[in-house]
Amino acid sequence: MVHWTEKERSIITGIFSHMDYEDIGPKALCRCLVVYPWTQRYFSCFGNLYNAEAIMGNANVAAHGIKVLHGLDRGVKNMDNIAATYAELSILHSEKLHVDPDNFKLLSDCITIVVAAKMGHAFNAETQAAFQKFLAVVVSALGKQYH
Ligand code: ZNH
Repeated sequence: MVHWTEKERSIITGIFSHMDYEDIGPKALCRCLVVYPWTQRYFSCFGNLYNAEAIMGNANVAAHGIKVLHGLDRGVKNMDNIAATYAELSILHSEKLHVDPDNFKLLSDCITIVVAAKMGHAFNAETQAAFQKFLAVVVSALGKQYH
């Protein structure tokens, strides 16, 4: 089981208690689709993803970005049981959506970058370490039900 220090717990709950989901979620998913264009293949039903401008202005992308970011809330609430918490979502991504699990890490890096840009100097090394540790544990949990 993953061990969390009190400091890590307070950093992570602190970030999510101030999270601007409507801003960070769309920006993070847009970045993922622009920087790693092969991730667009899962969103063909979302309409125009022709270029960065189109992706940024795509309401379906924005809505899904918010949904995915809120998907992290259940991990924050269940930090001592993250693998079980994401078992069902892992099965969904594997068996139904067929999302290559390598992409989870790519999106999590985009979330880190957008959160860092928003927090500025407050996103210090200790904060980055705790936040990336949390995302790495979620990413690992999301990949667990792949065979
Ligand atoms: Zn995912 C869906 C989360 C990543 C793709 N997702 C989803 C959902 C959620 C999530 C919550 C919803 C579900 C239901 O409805 O039930 N994701 C998530 C998370 C993550 C992710 C948390 C990490 C971090 N995804 C991802 C990626 C991708 C995806 C990377 C690709 C690339 N998802 C997806 C899809 C879907 C989802 C496609 C479906 C959509 C629709 O249908 O609308």
